Amino acid sequence: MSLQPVSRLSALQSSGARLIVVSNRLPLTLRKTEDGWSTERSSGGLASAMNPLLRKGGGDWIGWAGTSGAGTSGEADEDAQKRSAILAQWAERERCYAVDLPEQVATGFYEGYANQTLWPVFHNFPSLLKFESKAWDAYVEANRIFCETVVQRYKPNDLVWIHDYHLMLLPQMLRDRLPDAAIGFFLHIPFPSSEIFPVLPRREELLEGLLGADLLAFQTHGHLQQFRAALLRVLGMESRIEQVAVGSRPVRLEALPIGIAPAEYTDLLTSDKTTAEQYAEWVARYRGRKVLLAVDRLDYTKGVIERLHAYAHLLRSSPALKEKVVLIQIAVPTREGIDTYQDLRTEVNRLVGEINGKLGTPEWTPLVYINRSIERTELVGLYKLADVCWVGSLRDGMNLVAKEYVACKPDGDGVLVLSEFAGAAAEMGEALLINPFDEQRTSATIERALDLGDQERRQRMRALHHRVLRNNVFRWGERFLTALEEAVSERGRYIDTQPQRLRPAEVRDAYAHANHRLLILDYDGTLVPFAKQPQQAAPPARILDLLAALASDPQNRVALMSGRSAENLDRWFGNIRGMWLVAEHGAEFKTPFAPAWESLRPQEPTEWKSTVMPILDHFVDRTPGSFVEEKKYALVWHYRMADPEFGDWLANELVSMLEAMLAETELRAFRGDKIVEVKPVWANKGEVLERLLDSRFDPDFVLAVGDDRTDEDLFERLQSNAWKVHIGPGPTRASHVVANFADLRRVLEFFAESQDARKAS
Ligand code: ADQ
Repeated sequence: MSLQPVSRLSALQSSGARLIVVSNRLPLTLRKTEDGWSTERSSGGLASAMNPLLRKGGGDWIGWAGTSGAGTSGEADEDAQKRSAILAQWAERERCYAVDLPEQVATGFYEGYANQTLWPVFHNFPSLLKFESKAWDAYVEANRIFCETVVQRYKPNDLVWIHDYHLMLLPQMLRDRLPDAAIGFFLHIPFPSSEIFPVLPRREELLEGLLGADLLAFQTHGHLQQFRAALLRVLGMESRIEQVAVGSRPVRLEALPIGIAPAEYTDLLTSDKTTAEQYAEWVARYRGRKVLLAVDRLDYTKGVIERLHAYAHLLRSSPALKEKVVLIQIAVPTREGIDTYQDLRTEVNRLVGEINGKLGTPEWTPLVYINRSIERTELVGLYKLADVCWVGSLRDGMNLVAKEYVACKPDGDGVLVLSEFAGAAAEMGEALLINPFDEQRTSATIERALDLGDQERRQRMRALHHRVLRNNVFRWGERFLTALEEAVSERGRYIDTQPQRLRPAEVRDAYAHANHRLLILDYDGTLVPFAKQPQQAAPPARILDLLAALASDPQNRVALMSGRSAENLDRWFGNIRGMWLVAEHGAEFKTPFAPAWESLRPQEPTEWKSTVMPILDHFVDRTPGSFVEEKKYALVWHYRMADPEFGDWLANELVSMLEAMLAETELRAFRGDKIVEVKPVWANKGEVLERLLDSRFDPDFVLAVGDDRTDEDLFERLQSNAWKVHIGPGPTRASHVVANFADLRRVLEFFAESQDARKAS
């Protein structure tokens, strides 16, 4: 098969970049044997994807050796030397660099924080969370040791690719040490919902750790959305679907589902002797019976217990299946040092005994339970044999077993039954989907799978097979590296466009030399400071005079663009001759040539308000000092007078809640300065811009000023030669910044003065 990932690599090589892969474990494992130490090679999908990339690019793989280093567990000197010699060989021959973690650090890091705190929470099992601050310290220390190793190996231009939940602090640690490094992170497990994520002790540090990367990639869009929701709820950070800004540095967000290396399975299927022999033996052994297959690590997230219950239900409820079906459950022991896993093992053993004891017959063992790792040659034979593969994860990042099974069904024989809670379900819609928590319906679906007509079965499996071959692990690797390189170049652009401090003399000069000028001014926070109540921010005479002076110049077009209602703007600014008014962030506008307001989208329905209003009212009840403002197109929750911390915290919660609720609609909830506003997406300052730039007006000087998120829509639409001015601190796309409204006012007064001076001369 020619699925090798060479193209991205050639590009990498020609740019002189190497890849540094960092994961908890290396593709090599140290094993203690009677004769000392030996190396075991793991050939999972990750190793298959990374090895060619590393070999071609001449990069390194950094990971934990899996056992503790010399002197920590009473090893004899000689033993320790042998161990070191093997690790040195790994480095020299395979470019695999083992990170040595002291025993206590390794335990707290791996068995502690990573697998008893992060793993259960990330898989929606908060009740299994265990936390000790010592384990957290070990997690930090382990990440720090990894960081040291990466820093030692790093050369300029290298791409660093970090894998998974064990190393969530590493991106920021590396960013601190290597500010220019290209750092990508891939999360193999799911990201939990924003209700569950906040239960995590040290949640802020984890998110901040991840944000050190240039690229953060997840298995599915769902996981990515949950991550964004956590950023909002925990750090109050807003993000776009594909990007979040950390100061002026962008972090790219991607959903990149991992695949398998199909040839590793299909080659065995067609040409391996052991596979063929094993297969023939099983065909003979299970003749006359349908085979159900399940292959899992023995982890509570994989739903083994639920599967066994559903299987027992199936056998009890369908007597016709008696002696006609067998379930082969393969369960590899995993994390056996952790109590929860030991309890799981005991319960599974009990259920296996019960099913075979109570439901089997002398001629028939309905459940074959294999509690060990099996060779891939054997596994492929089983995939080929199985009529149905049963993936019942309660929660899973992806689930590669589903894809491996499908790869072994080139003729379309076989049915995949897949949990809707596995990431794989997002791209394997032709599988029969199950809710593994529903024993009865799962059992009914298995019965259907066993009975599926020839045509439907083949149709479904062929579609799946085609996709698994195409979306393979090499393509995934390619896409990740391409996204990482793009993210790094995007970072450059951001840095180049860092806003500069506005120099009054410079802008006044440009203003004076222009013939047609467009001035777009926000009001609150821009021309006047914020007031406690919106109505208290009435414009002082000085501002009205200034606006009148600017608008009276025939070379100027002056637009006041605000989030306020049309009625409010009319009352305050309606008498200024020549002024353009834009209300509700762009939903409505009024030109100096017509007496009436025009809407950007006439007759827009506003029934949605009756659904959103009760939610906002509920927040008013919870937040003393807050209130709701109703505008024609929008609803706004104001909390300027509420306790600032409580208000900010509730605002995050409100936006997360509304985002989920409004996801399928044209409405969006966003945070402004001490407000949360719900409005249609089209009502924004960028959209209304083209109404200001009609065919009769082609300005050679454009100045736009604003202080919040709504002004960013406008900055984004304006051409690069416009003066885009942001007031105050905070991230922005503006070209210039001024410290506060008073500085801006001085600039506008300069404009008016230069006008007067010209008139006088
Ligand atoms: P895992 O939780 O390990 O991986 P999974 O995707 O199912 O889950 O991969 C398991 C691998 O182990 C498969 O390649 C399978 O063939 C192999 N395996 C399982 N049982 C075996 C046995 N008894 N003998 C031999 N091999 C066995 C994490 C996430 C997943 C995500 C992967 C990859 O939890 O959701 O799919 O990373 O990103």
